[in-house]
Amino acid sequence: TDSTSLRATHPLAIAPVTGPPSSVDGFVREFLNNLNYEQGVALSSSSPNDRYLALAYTVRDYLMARWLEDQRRQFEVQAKGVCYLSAEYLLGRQLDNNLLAARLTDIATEAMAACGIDIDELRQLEVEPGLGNGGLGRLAACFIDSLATMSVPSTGYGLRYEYGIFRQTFVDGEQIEQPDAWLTLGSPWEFPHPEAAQTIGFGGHTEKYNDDDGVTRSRWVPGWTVQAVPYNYMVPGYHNGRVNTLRLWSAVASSAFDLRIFNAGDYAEAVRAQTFAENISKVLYPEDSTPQGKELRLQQQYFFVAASIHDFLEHSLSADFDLTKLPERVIFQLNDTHPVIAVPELMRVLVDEKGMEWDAAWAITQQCFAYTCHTLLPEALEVWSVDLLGRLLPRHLEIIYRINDEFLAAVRERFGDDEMRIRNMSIIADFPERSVRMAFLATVAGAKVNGVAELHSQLLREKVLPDFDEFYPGKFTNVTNGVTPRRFVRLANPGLASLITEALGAGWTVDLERLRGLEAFAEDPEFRAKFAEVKAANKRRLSEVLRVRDGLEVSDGHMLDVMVKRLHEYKRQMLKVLHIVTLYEGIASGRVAASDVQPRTFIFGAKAAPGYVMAKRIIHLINAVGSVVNADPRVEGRLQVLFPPNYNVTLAERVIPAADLSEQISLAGKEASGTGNMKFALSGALTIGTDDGANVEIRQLVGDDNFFLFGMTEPEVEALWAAGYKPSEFYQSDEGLRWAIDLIASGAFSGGDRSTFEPVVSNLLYDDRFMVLADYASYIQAQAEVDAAYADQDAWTRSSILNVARSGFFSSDRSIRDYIDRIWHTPPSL
Ligand code: HBZ
Repeated sequence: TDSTSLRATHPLAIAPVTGPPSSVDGFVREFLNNLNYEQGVALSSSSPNDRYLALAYTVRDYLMARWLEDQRRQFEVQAKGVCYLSAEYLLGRQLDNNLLAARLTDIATEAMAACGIDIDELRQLEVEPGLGNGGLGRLAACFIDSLATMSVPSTGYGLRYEYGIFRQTFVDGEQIEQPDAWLTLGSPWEFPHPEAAQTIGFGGHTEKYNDDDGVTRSRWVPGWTVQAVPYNYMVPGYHNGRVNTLRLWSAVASSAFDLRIFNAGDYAEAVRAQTFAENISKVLYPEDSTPQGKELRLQQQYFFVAASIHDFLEHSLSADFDLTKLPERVIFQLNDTHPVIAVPELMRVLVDEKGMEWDAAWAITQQCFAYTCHTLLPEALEVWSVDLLGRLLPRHLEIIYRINDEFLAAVRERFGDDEMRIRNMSIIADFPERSVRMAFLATVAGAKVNGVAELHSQLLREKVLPDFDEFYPGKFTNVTNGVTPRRFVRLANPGLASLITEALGAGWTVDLERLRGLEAFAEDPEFRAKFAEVKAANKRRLSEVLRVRDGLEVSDGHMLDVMVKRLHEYKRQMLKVLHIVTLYEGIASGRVAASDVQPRTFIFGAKAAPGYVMAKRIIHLINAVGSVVNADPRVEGRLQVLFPPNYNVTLAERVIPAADLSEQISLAGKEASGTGNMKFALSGALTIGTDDGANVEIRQLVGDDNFFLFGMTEPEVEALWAAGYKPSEFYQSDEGLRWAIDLIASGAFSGGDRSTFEPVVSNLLYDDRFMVLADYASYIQAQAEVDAAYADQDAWTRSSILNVARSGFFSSDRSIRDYIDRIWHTPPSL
């Protein structure tokens, strides 16, 4: 039976579903129902976890009617929609976001109170789904929020990792990773649909055969299969009654276990195949920027995109759909190269399974994909060895070869037999091993290719893919990243949100450019006082969080100087360390009186990829410097270094609103965009930053007077490299730098052991790929300007307000509007 005949069977099934009544009593009733009937407990005997789950179920119940309706309508209207393909979604906690979207926050709070429950205690119980590494995954989460809020027909597709990004702890200052078992206490926000599983093939071989018309065709005979089970998540829009879907795939073995082997007593062998299959969605790869090229990773990628494409074709298109019209119905947005294997998969489906001619299929495919690049680091550009790809996906490799052959033939036609150019543009690289360049495949297949900030998009065109830009005029474009103001202003910074609403009315949450209206208030002393009080309250709240979470005490009255992001050499946490060590060395050597130092608390948050040895050493060094600085009485408590472990979205929501100073200090040309930088500016932190990524646009918008710029520009970086960069020359010629590095080298932060941080020191002196030493002097100078500016608190607050007022551009709603205008051409709302 199809859904139409099912719908006709009972009148109640098509009656408008409204959900429970929006009143405190209605909420209480629904909550108790869920507690009783879903958790199977009475209120009096319930655990906090029972109560949290019942609360989450209740919120779901309110969203359900709209969700079902929006799914039905999306199918019925058959308008063009977006399938956002992303290997990562760094969602953060769901409860507050969903309460806010459904306008239930007050009702739920009162309803819980009426049951004698403090809703705040339940909030704390939610384990955030950490299904991403950093910026790329969080961007995907912001985008699905904006897509729902702007009523864009769209589905997010990804992987339901059983274990998300590792939990970080410190033992003697060193990072230890623990598995992130986020599902163990229940996962009330997801809806599994095992009956809708897709079968995904791997391995095997390809063969040629003659079809009924005597035409020779190819087909793939997989060697083994895995079941992809969809888990649906609601993605509610903010106050618009819209609920979109995020669909994450989980791997299940096609057959549970071999009963014959089990009965024969070899239990491990009996479940071997099952374990093998289920490993595919077991754990998120914690490598950001440096993909490891592991087989399981490629399995993950193919697994989720194949399931997603089949799901879309089967469930989103009407039965009689003419596939040549596919580009009128869907755009698959590729979030970096991780989902790019979707390109040959769609070709395989169209050609091998639907019997379409190659050329027709290719024309369709080229209109159905668009590709977003998130990096410029050469080592981050994903390649798969032909050997591995051919073993795991033999038919896809054949298809990639043919795409490449035809592409290179077209290049020859255009540019002649310029073999150097051909080799540079080939999707297949020959060196150091034969491999597929996924970014090239995405560029050839994509209707559009975009970078994530103006500077990044420009460098992508001019430095990374110039031949492609020449070959495909108009294909390259920019969409500057954005962040959702719902989570990062309205929820994370309620004090500021109220102040803004008081000043400007409520519309800013969905129209962030309205923040401009705050410019006038920057001149109002009364408003400045209120604004400063919000910042102070946010600092007190952070103190409390760090005390409870980590036993850390934030000193009162300090400037909060914050650097939170993945640990990577290009982001230059080392530069921050050198600044701190310089300040400390001044006091310790007696050259600077502690009383002359602006009191500062430095807060770090950073995870290092488990295999990234240098990054882990830098984490160790930060902790070591912190232990010494925080304990040295000569400092008189004026410098403090705090490094709460396990930085995640939940902690970001507390740290960012409390910050005075935002550290965005990557080497120019290396940070594609950054999105933390936007969150800080929107919270009124002033940025100290290089001319890199979206910093460039932030500075242009907030104005030079409200931004501390330092360091080389990207062309200056290039020039210094070309001239032959020698970091030791900077060490020799700058005594402040020498003192700081010498202090680290002396073992002052490692109990006198000079070997502990020797690799960090020699790396700086003899390699320094990211030119920390070259930018040191400029950074120290800019930090002195920060101190001077902070001394005038009222002027600082004024700048801080102007940062908020002028950062409305960085809403992810604006990013999505740009995607619609420049890439997707979907109807703006449905
Ligand atoms: O994407 C980041 C960029 O570094 C940052 O500048 C940008 O703002 C952000 C959003 O566009 N890139 C990542 O976060 N990349 C990853 O997390 C990553 C994860 C797995 C990989 C490679 C990269 O295999």
